Amino acid sequence: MQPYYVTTPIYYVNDEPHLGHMYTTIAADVLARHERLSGKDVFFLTGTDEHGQKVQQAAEAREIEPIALADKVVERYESLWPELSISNDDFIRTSSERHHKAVQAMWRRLENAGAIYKDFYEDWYCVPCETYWTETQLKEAECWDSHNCPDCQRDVEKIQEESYFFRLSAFQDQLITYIKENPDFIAPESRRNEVLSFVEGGLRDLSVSRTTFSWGIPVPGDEKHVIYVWIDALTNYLTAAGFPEQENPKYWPADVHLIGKDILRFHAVYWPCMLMAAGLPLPKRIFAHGWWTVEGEKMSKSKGNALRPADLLEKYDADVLRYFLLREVPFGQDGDFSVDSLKSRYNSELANDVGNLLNRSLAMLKKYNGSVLGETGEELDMDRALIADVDAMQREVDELLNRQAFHLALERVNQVVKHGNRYVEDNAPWGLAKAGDTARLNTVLYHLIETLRLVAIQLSPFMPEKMADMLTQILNKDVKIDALRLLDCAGWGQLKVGHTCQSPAPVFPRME
Ligand code: ME8
Repeated sequence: MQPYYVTTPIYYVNDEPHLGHMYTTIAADVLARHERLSGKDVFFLTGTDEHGQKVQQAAEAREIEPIALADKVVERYESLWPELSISNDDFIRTSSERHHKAVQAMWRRLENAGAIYKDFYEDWYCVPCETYWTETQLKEAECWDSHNCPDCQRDVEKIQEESYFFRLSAFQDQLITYIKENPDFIAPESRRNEVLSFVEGGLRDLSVSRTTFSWGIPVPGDEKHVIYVWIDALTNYLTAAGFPEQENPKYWPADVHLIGKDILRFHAVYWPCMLMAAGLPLPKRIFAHGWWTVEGEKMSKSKGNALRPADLLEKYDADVLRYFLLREVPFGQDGDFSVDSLKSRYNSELANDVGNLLNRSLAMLKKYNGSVLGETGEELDMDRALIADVDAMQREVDELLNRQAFHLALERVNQVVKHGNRYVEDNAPWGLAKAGDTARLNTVLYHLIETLRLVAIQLSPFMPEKMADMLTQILNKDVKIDALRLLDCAGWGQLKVGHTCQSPAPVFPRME
């Protein structure tokens, strides 16, 4: 089986999960489920980023140890993911022993390759962003006089300390060549161009150790230094794949790292250069998605308007949230979460289109033939057109998801659903029943139910619970959604004449 490795960022434990964390993780879950359905050997990783000054300070503010804070927040993540039907295969914590080993092994590899040296460091540091700024960068951003962070506007601190450096500058040309030769490496294209011009602007060596705090992984052989939190964090993707015990981990290189646009530079500049220095293969793709606002406003801890998944789950089904987040905004662009748009999208696309097609088809089958698929007649052009559309949808959804175009994949399935609803109108089964044209009536109902079955399979990575429900009504047996494989179920014509469906039960009742 072909391996497929998809990752989310590992989330900081100084805050509770919010809409943004939920978004990336749902997107990764849809890819993982889609690839499993397609028959790949999937490894889907998420986890938590627990080291660094930011976490240490958050713990101090609560007067607890950093690990106690981490344990508490990790619990929140680990209990949230199943509620959102997240099917991760592993959960990595950077405070774990296996990760400790991997980071130190990575450090030694970089050191042995001559990519790390010791020097003095004088710079400006933003604690909340874990980012260093040079004097020039602060001046360019007009933040020099006020000494605040160009990203978050909060105060930056002056830092002068002995530090280890990573020779980032030495990999500038190699990275430029790599990005140019691999057009799919960074997506979307606007982000790729952004990274390229950043790298072409010149890379400075990166300070990669700290002596001013202790919550982190020590530099091997020089224990008063703690390894920079981003070197630590990025290595998680290798730890979980089996590094350093396995020389060629089965799942490495990753097929795709999904991240938010906020952490693009770390993933698309630092990480590839680290891997080049360590002599390891680069991830195949890095996709940076956009930023959500809530009812038109930026989410922030200080405003207290961050949307919490637990609150959302009290009002909406997990599957409805999953659908909305991936349908509403083209992946890669910014978007706004509003209750009005969630309701209107739900009512028009799920209740009116999918729900209605399922409901009316099963209701007619019940009314006209006791829920049994009857002997069909001659196939007409309009039947063949529906089948062709379903076939094309299956191919195109796969192509679209291969480039993380979630909203287009959903739109493509919706086109088939609309086609199905039109097919009902065009054939008017009620008229066929009245005229006693049983063969044509059976043919039309068969095509509808078979279309619905294949639509549900394609939607199952997005809405696993709802689609299990829909398939159960169609197949009249319990459906284990995680065990579905396209090879066994994707062909047209698997439903047999004589099969009995269930009576319709609403899957997407209208929202008021
Ligand atoms: O950055 N809209 O962790 P983090 C969309 N530990 N996505 C959002 C979002 C928003 N408003 N806010 C956050 C870190 N995200 C590091 C990562 S990886 C080796 C280390 C999502 O807890 C988005 O995926 O701050 C973003 O990249 C991530 O949360 C940042 O999570």
